[in-house]
Amino acid sequence: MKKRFLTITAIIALFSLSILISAFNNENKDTKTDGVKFTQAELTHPPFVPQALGNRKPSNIRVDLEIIEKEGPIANGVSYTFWTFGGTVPGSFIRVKEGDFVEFHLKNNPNNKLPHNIDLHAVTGQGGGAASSLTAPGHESVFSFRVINPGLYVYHCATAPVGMHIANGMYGLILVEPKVPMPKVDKEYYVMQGDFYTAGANGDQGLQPFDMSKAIKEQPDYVVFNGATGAITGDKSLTAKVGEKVRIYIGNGGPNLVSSFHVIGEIFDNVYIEGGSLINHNVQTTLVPAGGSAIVDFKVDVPGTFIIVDHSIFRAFNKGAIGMLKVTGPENKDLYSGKQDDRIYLAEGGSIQTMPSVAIVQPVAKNLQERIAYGKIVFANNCVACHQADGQGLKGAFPPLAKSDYLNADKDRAIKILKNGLQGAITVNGTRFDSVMPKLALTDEQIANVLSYILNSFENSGGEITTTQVTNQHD
Ligand code: HEC
Ligand SMILES: [Cu+2]
Repeated sequence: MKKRFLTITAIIALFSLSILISAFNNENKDTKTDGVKFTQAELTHPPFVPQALGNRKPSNIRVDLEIIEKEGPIANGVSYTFWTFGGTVPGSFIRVKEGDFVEFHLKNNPNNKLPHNIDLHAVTGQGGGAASSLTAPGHESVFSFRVINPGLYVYHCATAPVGMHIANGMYGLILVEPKVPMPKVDKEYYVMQGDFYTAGANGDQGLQPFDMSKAIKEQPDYVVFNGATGAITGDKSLTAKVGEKVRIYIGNGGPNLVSSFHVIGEIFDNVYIEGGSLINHNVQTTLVPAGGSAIVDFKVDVPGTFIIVDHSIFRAFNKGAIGMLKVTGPENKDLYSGKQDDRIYLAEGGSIQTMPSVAIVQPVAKNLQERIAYGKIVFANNCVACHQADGQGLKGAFPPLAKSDYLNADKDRAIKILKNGLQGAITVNGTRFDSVMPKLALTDEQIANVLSYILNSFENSGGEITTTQVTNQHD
């Protein structure tokens, strides 16, 4: 009898002690029920997603996610200090099953400077978990939830100032697979759009700090897929083979813009609208809200490079919202028998056409020959859309640069045109033009290069324009 009393006292003492400890320890670490087994969730970095879960029963799942603040490239020669879930923008992809009980461990890396938390839109509960997950650098928070609604959900940081944490890249996707699995596909990818606000303009080199006033005005310098211009282009493109079914899990972290998600040259066979259970068919462009998602499925029938864009199209060609899906395999002339030529959307050298922008960084030319070679690229990226690749211009709209008497007569005037743009009536080779050439965002070096290129091409008079000449040319 006495022995049992002692045991009970000891248990009560231990219990109060543990309450005391947990009261001191606001990290809230012990939601785990003893003896219950938790399976570690597979997490993946974009553009990849974890394996499909098939028919598995609802289970206890443990997720470990670490917040890492780190500098990385946002464009050619431009870097940014990203705040990330799992080291990437967007954060690690989480995949669970409807009915799962999730124990979520959020770690804040000891080298980070700020506290962060997480709000998962898949969570039914206050703040989507934000209220239980505010975590200081070097600490960890644990909370748990049951996922009862299937769908594709955004997660993000919700620490004040919330907009700034999201703008710095703190978002990702969690997929709650429905009880009855979605139809199988051959390739699954993870693509998330985000808008970024930098102190400098698009293309300004070096480390660019966040610009709060641009963010408030909703005027982004970059709109990108997967955290950077070119994150899914070139040799980082998404891939598939002719005949395969492709599924893209699309998210939009915002913080501000909604996305008109479109794949040039494809039609979505199925769209899980807003990432929910309603399926639409035969869709060209689907709207992805800020803080929202969509799932698109399509079979690829012909080879080619399929360009992924936000069809608010200046974002694509001028702010970075371009990705690529490269499909290889046999042609199907019955479906499509036209040309396959990337250059319709892409500038020479495989880079993205960025007119008008300075996103392509070039070394300083060492001699006239190099200057002409660099100038050719500037021309391909910034001038051909109007003046045409052969420099002939377009009748009634854009004057010719080929054998242009106007150009060859006054080179200082040409420099001014490239620095300031041009409007008003002019006469070139006897034809009158009265239109507008926009002021392009070119550096003095690029202007020197492109002018030297056109002077030495298209039967013009030759010569060299130096960077110093451009710099010293004022109105
Ligand atoms: C959006 C279309 C557009 C783009 C892009 C453009 N231009 Fe022009 N450019 C024009 C128009 C229109 C004029 C005539 C303006 C006028 O009527 O006042 C013009 C005039 C000129 C002229 C003087 C007229 C001539 O034919 O000699 C030069 C030189 C020139 N552009 C060079 C360039 C170069 C180099 C680039 C690329 C770095 C470029 N332009 C990009 C539309 C464009
Ligand atoms: Cu944060």
